[in-house]
Amino acid sequence: MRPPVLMGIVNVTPDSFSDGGLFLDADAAVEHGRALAGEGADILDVGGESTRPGADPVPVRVELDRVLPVVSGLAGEATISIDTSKAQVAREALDAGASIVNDVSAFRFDPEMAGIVAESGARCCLMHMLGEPRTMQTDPRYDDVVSDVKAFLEERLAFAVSAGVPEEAIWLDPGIGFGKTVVHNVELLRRLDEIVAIGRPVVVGTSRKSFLGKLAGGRDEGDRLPGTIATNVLALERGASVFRVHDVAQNRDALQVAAATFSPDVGAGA
Ligand code: PMM
Repeated sequence: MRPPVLMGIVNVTPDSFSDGGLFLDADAAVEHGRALAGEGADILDVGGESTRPGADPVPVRVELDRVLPVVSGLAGEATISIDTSKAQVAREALDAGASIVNDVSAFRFDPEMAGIVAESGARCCLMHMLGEPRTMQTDPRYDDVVSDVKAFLEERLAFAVSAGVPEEAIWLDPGIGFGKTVVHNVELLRRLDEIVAIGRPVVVGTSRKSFLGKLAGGRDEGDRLPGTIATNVLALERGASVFRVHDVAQNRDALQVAAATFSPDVGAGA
């Protein structure tokens, strides 16, 4: 098993569900990114548009003004992914030093996005979401959530490859919390091996999400770290590769320990 890859979240938004407004100032966001890199983040995921349920889209200029100074400020110090569904934001962030495009729409919202990623040679993460953030939590339904998400990701993978993105550059993400009930999220985690079986690295983002609060009997965002760690360790065991988290140090420790118990190679250097 490869060592788990930690993606630290740098949200430059006023309204993300758990850290909205904390790092809207570019200098504060860069400092935060540096701190997460110091805690062991392998990738810093910079985002300027909240995707929380019900969120309205942000104009492209506003998103660019939020993310570009942060990407430039961190470029050269860390591997940076840009969390965007807009091709222009992706293009300018890649020019400013990002090397991964994390698109929660899986190339559905902007017709130019696949071409930008193909041309640039960047890696990308394609995530499942039911519909769009504004409406995704309105009574989400599936025939079988795991089979439906798997079919979606296979179709998006084929689309990206047909647009010229090399298969080796593509990661997949079941989109925990994006148009899913608590039962859907739990089912996806329990049967994550079926998503892993597609054959591409799987990214998982459970960090501080509301289903963890509900399952633990009612916990606010700041008290969902134990639930985050529990789900990440289970996801690792089922084959996930990349873990998108707010609390890098604690998740890193938990995942390193868990990885060492799954694979003698990982613990051998300790
Ligand atoms: N979750 C959020 C934003 N971007 N990207 C990926 N690939 N996977 C996720 O689960 C994901 C994401 C929402 O969380 P945030 O508001 O804390 O950033």
